[in-house]
Amino acid sequence: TSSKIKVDLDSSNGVAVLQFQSPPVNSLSLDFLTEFAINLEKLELDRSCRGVIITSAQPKVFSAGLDILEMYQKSPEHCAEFWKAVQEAWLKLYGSSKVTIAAINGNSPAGGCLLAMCCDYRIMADNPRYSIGLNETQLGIVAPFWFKDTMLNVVGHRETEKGLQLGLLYNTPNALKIGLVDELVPEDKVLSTAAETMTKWLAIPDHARQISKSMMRKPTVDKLLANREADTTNFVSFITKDSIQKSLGMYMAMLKKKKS
Ligand code: CO8
Repeated sequence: TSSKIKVDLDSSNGVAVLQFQSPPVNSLSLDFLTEFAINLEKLELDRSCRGVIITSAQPKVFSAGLDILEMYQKSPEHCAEFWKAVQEAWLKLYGSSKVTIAAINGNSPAGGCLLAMCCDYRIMADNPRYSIGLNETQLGIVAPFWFKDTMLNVVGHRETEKGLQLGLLYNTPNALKIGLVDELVPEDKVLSTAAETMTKWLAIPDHARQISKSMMRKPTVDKLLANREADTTNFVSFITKDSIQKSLGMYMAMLKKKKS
């Protein structure tokens, strides 16, 4: 099986660039998430690495979010395994002690937005056709508390409440306005801006920065760690409901139809 993640660690500055390369849309499949978590774990344990930039190797899309096919007409056992991989990827990225920067070079709905929000800083390509947000409710599904807390940490209570209920996908100016992304730059400057920003963040002593990061994030991480089984059980019983399966089926059909 070919690799869905490409990692280049620059030993001169300790910055790793982690690229999603799972065409066509970097959907977060079980294999993708597993490989992603393993790579993050390796970088976390590598003392020569101080920062990680995540970006996409695909044009126009950062990530299409969770792979819907991993949750559609699948056994409860499969859904549970998949959900554990989603949790694991989130725990590794949200809980990372490294400086993490998202170089968002395309659309970033749902799980794609989640990964971006897990980072310490977000730079998005200034293309009015791209959007980002937690659009789960539009699919008839519900983002769990740790998705919600991740958004809350970025944009605050009011925008999270509105964005989550309405399943808002923000275009780039609106994403900037509410603080969902920190900067918009021309498409061909996304990676170089991420590298420049990384230099600034790495000027802060690691230890002090890491403790500050942990102070902001540890309560949510601990809450998921303490409730992982229940969170998985909830997901499986919800996602395998007939009515939810029907919504997912309709959404997939809509995605296909949009094309022709
Ligand atoms: N999963 C599986 N397949 C997908 C997904 C996906 N998330 N997104 C796109 N695809 C497929 C399309 O069906 C299409 O397949 P095919 O070629 O066989 O027709 C192919 O990928 C290419 O897609 P597009 O033609 O749509 O590509 P575009 O470049 O035009 O658009 C977009 C890219 C904008 C990313 C678009 O594909 C899109 O909007 N995708 C859907 C995004 C989305 O809504 N994802 C939500 C996933 S749910 C989630 O992440 C969180 C769930 C939280 C769980 C809570 C449970 C209780």
